[in-house]
Amino acid sequence: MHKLLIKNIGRLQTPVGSFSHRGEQQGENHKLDKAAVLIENGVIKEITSDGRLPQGGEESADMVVDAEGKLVTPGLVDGHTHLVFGGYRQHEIPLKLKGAGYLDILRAGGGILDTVKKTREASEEALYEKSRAFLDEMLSLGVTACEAKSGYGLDLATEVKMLQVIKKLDEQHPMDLAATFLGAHALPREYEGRGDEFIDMMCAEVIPYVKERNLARFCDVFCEDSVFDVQQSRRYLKCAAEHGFELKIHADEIEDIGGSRLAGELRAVSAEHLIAIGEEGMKALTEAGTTAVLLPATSFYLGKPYAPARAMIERGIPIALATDFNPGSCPSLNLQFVMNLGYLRDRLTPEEILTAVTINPACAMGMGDTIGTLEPGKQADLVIWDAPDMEMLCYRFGSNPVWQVIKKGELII
Ligand code: IZC
Ligand code: ZN
Repeated sequence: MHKLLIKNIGRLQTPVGSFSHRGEQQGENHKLDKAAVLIENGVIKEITSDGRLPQGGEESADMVVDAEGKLVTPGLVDGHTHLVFGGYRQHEIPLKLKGAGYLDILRAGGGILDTVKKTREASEEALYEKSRAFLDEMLSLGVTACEAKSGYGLDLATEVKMLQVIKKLDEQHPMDLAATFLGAHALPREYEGRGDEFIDMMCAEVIPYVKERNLARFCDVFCEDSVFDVQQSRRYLKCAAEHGFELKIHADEIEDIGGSRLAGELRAVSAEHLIAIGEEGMKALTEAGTTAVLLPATSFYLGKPYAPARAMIERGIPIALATDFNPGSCPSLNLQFVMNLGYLRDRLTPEEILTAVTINPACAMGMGDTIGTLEPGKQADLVIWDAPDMEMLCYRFGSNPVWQVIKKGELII
């Protein structure tokens, strides 16, 4: 039996419970001062506070980490990434600076379609190596689990190639990954003007194939003006649900065309983006218990407004904050920066933010029973921060205050 003791924790802060937290619960964190954590075989065995040590004290542990009075939180969870992609899109910046919008670039055959071309050309090995390096960087920033979407193939072979990369990374990298099949991310050139036929093909061929091989638990669609309309999104997601997928939806990123109402109607696990959500969309999410995954670094990068986070909390919608890491609208995988924006732009409190980057995304990834909080019985994923409290983490930006990262009870950073 391997026992690791972390002692001398100045403050241990964590949400509690394995469910998604909404309304006032979003801001409820346990704060234990002078705490210690005993980890046995990768699982949290006991947490103590006020200077007491867990049973057996220091002698019974194989290894002792002195946290030197610092802050400890659960490992961060990034609930929305486009982790696997070919190429980059830095050539779009001059176009953007001249006034081209995100959808203008996509309509002109660039944007997502540019990444599709490069992802189709890339080998599985090259995509694996590139994504593995991203995961290493995420770990160094305190992220211990993430969601990863396909969606730069838009054909059977490339979607499967991407999902196989995600599956291998989940097996071979310390990061825990939740795979999302995003077959309806854009209309590929070969289907130009034939959106309904593309959805037919996805439903007949790709959705059943991906499910049979168990390559993804979730299915997602980009429901947006000039991408997939509500009817197409509904047909695709209903087909996915019939095949046993849980649903996610890119909704109201640029325009409110009814994506969040559809998320509510289909009882999606999560609706993501929501910059342009209206009152009816919020009502639908509240009633369905759908988690709102907000991506403020995308608002920052596109120069767009921020999703109405406070109104969502008031309406009892559980909130997660994620990066949206992708080569176009958010080429950053830094969830700490997202926490800064959650504080200053979304106006969430540090407690609400911690919930939004731990248990709420964990639940939206189907992992709420094992990760997302620090409690006995949960997997020992935690970060020791070179900071005294969450306020400091949300206030400082641009440097990396990670001191140590512990993943499944192993010191890895
Ligand atoms: O590559 O542009 N919004 N999909 C929907 C994205 C952003 C990713 C991209
Ligand atoms: Zn996205």
